[in-house]
Amino acid sequence: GHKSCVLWFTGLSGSGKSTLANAVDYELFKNHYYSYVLDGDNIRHGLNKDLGFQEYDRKENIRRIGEVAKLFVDSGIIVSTAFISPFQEDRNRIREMFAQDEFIEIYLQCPIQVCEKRDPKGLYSKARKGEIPHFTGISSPYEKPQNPEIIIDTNQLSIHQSVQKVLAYLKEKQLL
Ligand code: GGZ
Repeated sequence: GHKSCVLWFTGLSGSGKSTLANAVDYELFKNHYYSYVLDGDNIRHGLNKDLGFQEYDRKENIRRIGEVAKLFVDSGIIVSTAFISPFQEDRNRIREMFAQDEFIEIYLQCPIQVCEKRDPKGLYSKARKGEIPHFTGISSPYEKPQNPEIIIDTNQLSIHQSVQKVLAYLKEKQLL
């Protein structure tokens, strides 16, 4: 068996949160661990459909995701969350809901210029033109994690290397 935990990915739009969370999840699955990914596709389109991107909405989005993550951890599943989660205060509040080794904050460090160049959905381009208000990194803040358990520079590491870095941490902490 394994100890369940939350892998809390945080970073700008386009920093690779969903990609990496899903890649880690797939490795865990292949190794017969029970795991699940919470991301925009299953949360913002469902449970949090009523929320937008103003400060209150983002805080409420993150609060609810923390509560859902807690349920997964209680059920024994390794849950990965892939949301910008821009505010330190909100991330800290969620950290406090868990035992010390259960909450793993993973900062996907990547220069905004690089995220903006990737722009897979064309959102940065629209945000620059003023077509998307409160866009993180442009017209809404992103507070860098002060003390993340793991920092991944997605501009320097491949997806494979990034996955290995997360798994190595989990093994080192005897979570796997
Ligand atoms: C940031 C936005 C915005 C604004 C829509 N600001 O790259 P994506 O598309 O797929 O991921 C982004 C996602 C951010 O939602 P989160 O739930 O992760 O944000 S938060 O944790 O701050 O609540 C982006 C898209 O939604 N998107 N409008 N204004 N990202």
